[in-house]
Amino acid sequence: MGIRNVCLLGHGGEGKTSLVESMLFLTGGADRLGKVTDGNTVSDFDPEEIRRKISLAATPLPVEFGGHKLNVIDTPGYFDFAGEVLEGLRVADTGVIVASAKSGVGVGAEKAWKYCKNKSKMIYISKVDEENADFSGTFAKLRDVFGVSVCPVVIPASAGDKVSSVINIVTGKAYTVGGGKVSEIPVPADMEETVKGYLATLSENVAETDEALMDKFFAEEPFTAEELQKGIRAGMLSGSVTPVFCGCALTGLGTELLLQGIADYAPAPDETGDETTADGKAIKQDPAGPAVLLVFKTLIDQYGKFSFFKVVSGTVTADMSLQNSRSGGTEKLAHIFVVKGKKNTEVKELKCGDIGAVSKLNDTKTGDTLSAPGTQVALKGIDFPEPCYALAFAPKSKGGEEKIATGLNRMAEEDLTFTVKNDAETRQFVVTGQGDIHLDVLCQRLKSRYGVEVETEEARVAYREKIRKKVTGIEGKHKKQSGGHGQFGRVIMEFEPGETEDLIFEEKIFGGSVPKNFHPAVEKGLRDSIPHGVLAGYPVVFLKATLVDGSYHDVDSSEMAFKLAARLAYKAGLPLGNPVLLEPVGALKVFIPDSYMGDIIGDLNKRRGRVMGMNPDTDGGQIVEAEVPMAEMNTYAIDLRSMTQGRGSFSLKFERYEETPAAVQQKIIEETKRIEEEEE
Ligand SMILES: Nc1nc2c(ncn2[C@@H]2O[C@H](COP(=O)(O)OP(=O)(O)O)[C@@H](O)[C@H]2O)c(=O)[nH]1
Ligand SMILES: [Mg+2]
Repeated sequence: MGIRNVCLLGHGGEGKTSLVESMLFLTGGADRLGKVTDGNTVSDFDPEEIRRKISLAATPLPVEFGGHKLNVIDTPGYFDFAGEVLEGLRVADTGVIVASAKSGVGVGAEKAWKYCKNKSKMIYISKVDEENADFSGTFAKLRDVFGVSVCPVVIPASAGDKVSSVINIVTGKAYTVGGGKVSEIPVPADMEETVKGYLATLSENVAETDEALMDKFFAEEPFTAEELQKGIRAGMLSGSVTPVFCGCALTGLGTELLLQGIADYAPAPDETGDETTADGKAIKQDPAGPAVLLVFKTLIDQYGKFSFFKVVSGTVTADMSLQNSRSGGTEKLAHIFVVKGKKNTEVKELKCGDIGAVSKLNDTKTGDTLSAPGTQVALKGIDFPEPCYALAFAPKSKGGEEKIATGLNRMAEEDLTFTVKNDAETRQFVVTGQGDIHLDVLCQRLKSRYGVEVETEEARVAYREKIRKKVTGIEGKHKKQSGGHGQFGRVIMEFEPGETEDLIFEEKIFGGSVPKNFHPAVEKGLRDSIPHGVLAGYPVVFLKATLVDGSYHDVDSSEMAFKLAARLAYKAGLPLGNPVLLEPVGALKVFIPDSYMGDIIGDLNKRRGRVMGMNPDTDGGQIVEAEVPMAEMNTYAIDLRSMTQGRGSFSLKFERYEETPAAVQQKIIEETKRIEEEEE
């Protein structure tokens, strides 16, 4: 039995989930053909997937075909869930890019192609049945965009105005499908010329894979089906051939030829060379070697935690104890499973190259390697996209904070593409993920799984305040001396811009007007004050304070009195020091194709950004570097996506604080007041 690990990827809605459903149904792996629109497919079984009618997770599904085990990994097309695609691709040897005959080659296909850079690739043109489907146009476009490795293997044929059969260019045979059964039919007479044309294209690609074939090609001798097959197989492995298949997932037309193609042409796991370790070393995918597995996905359901893994070396058996190279701990694999959607089948062992899952591991995360004790293997993990879109989460009703935190912590085991931060300064619980849909899914799951309803709002910006002018002779006097034990403390202060972000406190007291033992109290009074600036209540930075004079009372002076005196001086002095609001400014890098340059720069100007440079990227695009106020970047993840149809990406890192322009400052002060009143 051969194993093939393939990952379906491409734009959302192109038909990946329907395709794998059709594969399962056709091979007897599902007893009915589910539909995405009916919410009953094997792959999209999660309640949130059913509700939204889109895939949200990488779902490996075993398809048994012709004595082979094809592990087909369905992935989400929506960009917010790119992390799932990377999980699936990490353990797949072949990427099957799904692009529909209707919408042609969109950004989803482009991205998929990039993701599969160093992998064997196949393309499946879906929805050939649709009214305005254009197979030949889509094929030509694919070859145009992705280059000449793209070559035809299965094409559609019509009877009347309906696509009713598919033709395998390699064998020259045509097939139709009815009631889930595939039958061979004669090639329609009007298709013969078309087939010839496509065969010529395919032969050219195949000729490139072998010298003997090249000679034959130049002698204008036709290739046998076996030669074509051998050539496609070799070309897929080397990358010179990207065979194109097609079909209709709703009827199953073309599905069998795709399965046959995967079995015949896609490389087996041990044919793709060595696996790489985290530190760049090669390790053999050796069936006879010590057991090594890579955890590429974690799923938590009502039965507990499942860690999905690929066996990279040796055989993994139930009851085995393996060592986690990250934690050093030992994990017992009590039960191992083959998982098909929500159905688990317990198995005794999984062989090298195969994919399965293990339940209830103690301390193993996605990306970890488990291996036979003493072998200490750490495979390369998964490079997840950085979180880039933040919202504050708050419970709709009081007391839900803890539930939100626990729920998100639990979900973070499944999903490594979001982070959470309880921001004491802005008093918000901030969740940063991949986009609005991603965060919305998290909210929905908090409700359905953890019973807490969430309200989201914009993440607030942590502003700062500072003074720009030196002020002298500022008095702060605390005096309460009416009857009994009084309180007295008086200071004269100078405030000026300081060199360091943290407060600098000095004293220049002559003649003991404020005794030494009270100086720390004066400093303490100032330190207690600076978290609340005088403009809008934001922390004050770059402040230097000097105690120059004051007076005290033998009996009534106390540390408390001097603390309060310092605070009064602070309150009196800072408004006179020409205070200004500082805002965080980030260093931004935007990665875009050339054609979007004008829009991106124009947009950055609107966001008060300063463009620092533009440089060509290694993969043909451009990198725009800019400095932008963080306050203007809240929705950038979404805006950039819509400006570039999802082709652009960015990174943003806090750089420093800068003075805000007066008009902006006024708005912030008003907005802060509004929030404070609301919270009271
Ligand atoms: N006409 C037609 N519709 C299809 C085909 N494959 C999928 N669809 C429909 O396209 C929509 C998206 O399909 P889905 O499998 O969820 O796409 P995915 O996002 O790539 O997984 C659904 O409404 C499907 O019923 C096909 O071959 N022909
Ligand atoms: Mg899907």
